[in-house]
Amino acid sequence: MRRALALATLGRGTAAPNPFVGAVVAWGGTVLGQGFHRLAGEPHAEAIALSQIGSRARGATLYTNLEPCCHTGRTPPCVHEIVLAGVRRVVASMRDPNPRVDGGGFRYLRRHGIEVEIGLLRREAKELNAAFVKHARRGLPYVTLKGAVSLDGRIATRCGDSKWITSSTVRRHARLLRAEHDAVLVGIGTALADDPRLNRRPKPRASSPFLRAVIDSSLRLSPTSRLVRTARREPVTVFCGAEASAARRKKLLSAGVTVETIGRRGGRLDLEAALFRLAAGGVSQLLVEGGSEIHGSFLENGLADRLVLYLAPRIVGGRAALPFVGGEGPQWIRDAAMLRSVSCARVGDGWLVDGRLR
Ligand code: AOF
Ligand code: ZN
Repeated sequence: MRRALALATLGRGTAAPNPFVGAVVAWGGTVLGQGFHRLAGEPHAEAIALSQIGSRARGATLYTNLEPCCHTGRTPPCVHEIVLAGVRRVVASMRDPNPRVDGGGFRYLRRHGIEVEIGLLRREAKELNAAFVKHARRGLPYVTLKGAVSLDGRIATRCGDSKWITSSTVRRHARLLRAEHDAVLVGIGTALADDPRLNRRPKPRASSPFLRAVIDSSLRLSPTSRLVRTARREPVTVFCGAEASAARRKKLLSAGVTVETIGRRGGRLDLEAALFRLAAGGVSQLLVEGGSEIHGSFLENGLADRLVLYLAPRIVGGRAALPFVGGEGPQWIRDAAMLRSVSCARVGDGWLVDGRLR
């Protein structure tokens, strides 16, 4: 199963919104065939593993980190192939939360006389497919907040200078992180200050196009910004309030930008509403890349699942220097956001702190 999980991770950056799935067909201690799911529309992990070995699958055990599917999507149901191949036993880490599967795969296999064992390395499997599970169960993307900060938690000086807090090695690492997501989101403050392009480089052959989203209540995004100028090649969605000017909306629309109006909550645009829209459009893994106020809103509203922080060995200082997290902030330390399962690694001349929120 460890090998199936390792194979599954090879789908990162390309398979979403489909899950990361690996499969290994084995007899005794010998691996006969193996595979992983790379792209939506391409064969599933189990189908690939079985196709490598033909009749040798008879009597073998199939290990996979996700329940084999029993529905016809872009590809035929894996359970048919498993039964036809004569597999004797299926070991799976977890159930597939997709409502079209959701236990149906296991039932089908058992009905056809196959021994089914569920739960091996379940925790690891759930963690690997946390985004797929959240998207399927709650209709929301898995949200990662990302930032590059000085040791004193600043993302810019008092004058707004931010280029660059981290070294080029670290920035390369951050680009790889972006490539593992299906969408990126920033606030209009960041879009105006940095004029970023927010694309995925190098461009992977992915299951869905990379989406760039901006929270911009009054549509201040300039039609000549790099985001808007590239909108026809790589999709851009701007979320605005109902009061945004019709003329600005028209300009963005004619440049190929998607403009979505969302409601307000506590005076600010309702970020959760934006997340539901993104998920409905197929986004399951969202990277939030600033700025300060957007990070504050995500944290205050409990909308973030993971935090990735690149720490640079610098101290910016200055009470007016922008902090990584703005907003109001809690009154008490006991209400401060707490990370779990935190890992810390050396990257370039700094550190990468990665943990789950809540
Ligand atoms: C598996 N093994 O490798 C994958 C599974 O459109 P389709 O046919 O690719 O179906 C996508 C759904 O199939 C996906 O939402 C999930 O429920 C399941 N994915 N299942 O047994 C795989 N990728
Ligand atoms: Zn399948």
